[in-house]
Amino acid sequence: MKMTFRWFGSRSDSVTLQQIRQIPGMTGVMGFLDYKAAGEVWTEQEIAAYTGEVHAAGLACEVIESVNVHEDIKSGLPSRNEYIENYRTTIRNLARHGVEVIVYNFMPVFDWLRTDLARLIPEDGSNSLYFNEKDLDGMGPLEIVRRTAEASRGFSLPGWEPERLAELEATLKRYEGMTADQLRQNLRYFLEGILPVCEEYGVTMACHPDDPAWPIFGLPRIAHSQADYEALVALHPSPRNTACLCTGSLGSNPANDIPAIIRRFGQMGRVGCMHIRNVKHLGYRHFREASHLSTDGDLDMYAIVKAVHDTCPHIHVRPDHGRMIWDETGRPGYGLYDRALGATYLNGLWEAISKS
Ligand code: DNO
Repeated sequence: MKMTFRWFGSRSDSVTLQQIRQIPGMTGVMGFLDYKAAGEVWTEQEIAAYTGEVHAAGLACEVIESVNVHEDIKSGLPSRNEYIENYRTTIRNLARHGVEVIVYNFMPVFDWLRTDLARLIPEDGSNSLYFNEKDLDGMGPLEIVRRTAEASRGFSLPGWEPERLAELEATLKRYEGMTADQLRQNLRYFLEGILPVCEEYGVTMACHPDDPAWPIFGLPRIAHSQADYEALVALHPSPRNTACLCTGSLGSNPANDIPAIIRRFGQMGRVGCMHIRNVKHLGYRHFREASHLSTDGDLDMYAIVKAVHDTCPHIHVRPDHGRMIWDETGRPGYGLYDRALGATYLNGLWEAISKS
């Protein structure tokens, strides 16, 4: 298990590379060029500038999260071919700079969604990301976007880049009436376009789950259960076609048995990387994010790390969203302290499992 940390780049992250380097056991970052719009080519020069900084800090950059997929690809428009060609170029450019895994998602329009980005946890005064489907009652997607932007404390949020959301209404219209199966066929078309390049350049594609793990606003979604991932890996036989199993996203639905899902796809060699975090279920489609500790939430972190250890021990993982603690201010979910505690805890579990 290679422990990494998500880093948004020196121009927009509140956390520095040196701080990341000082977290015990940290080997690298999951990198991101947060100024790139979906569909654009990531140039070698841009990639080299980012990875150069990371390497100079003594960290690796073997995983990129995310190269976002253009809506024309997800919605299957004829113009998708041009964007797939760009994606192929980006894969080659990333591979030339040592990137081995690319995380992406295939969620129409919205990446992850929360109804509160800083919900007070009354027991200890910290705060975390929170979701209650009831809070969406009577609220359209536009209102949610406005509220999320206002609550983001001036940070860009991954998946909520303004240019992606600028044409929101028109984009939403394109998905009207689209079934999950149609969306899956668009994913197949995308994978058929890019996986030959991945094979040639030794790059693994890892599909991030829908977050939360069910369809929202009537949009089709195809990555939120074991059955969905069975269908996803069946779309293309390449071992480069894998899952980025995010325990918190999948775990928002208590019906998902996370350790069993890891074991299933780990044994198949189809886990490309993982995000590990905990969630606390508060009711039907109602949860908040918790510290990583098993006893603070509803996921069994020991069983999760054990499943990685037994079936896919060589993958990159990262502690996912943390709470805001110790008066830290930063990008919601992506502060330093709680994620650093999460990494240390996960490494502790790993050592205990390895030695026992
Ligand atoms: C949220 C993240 C997601 C993830 C993308 C991958 O905090 O986990 O934005 O990076 O869905 O494409």
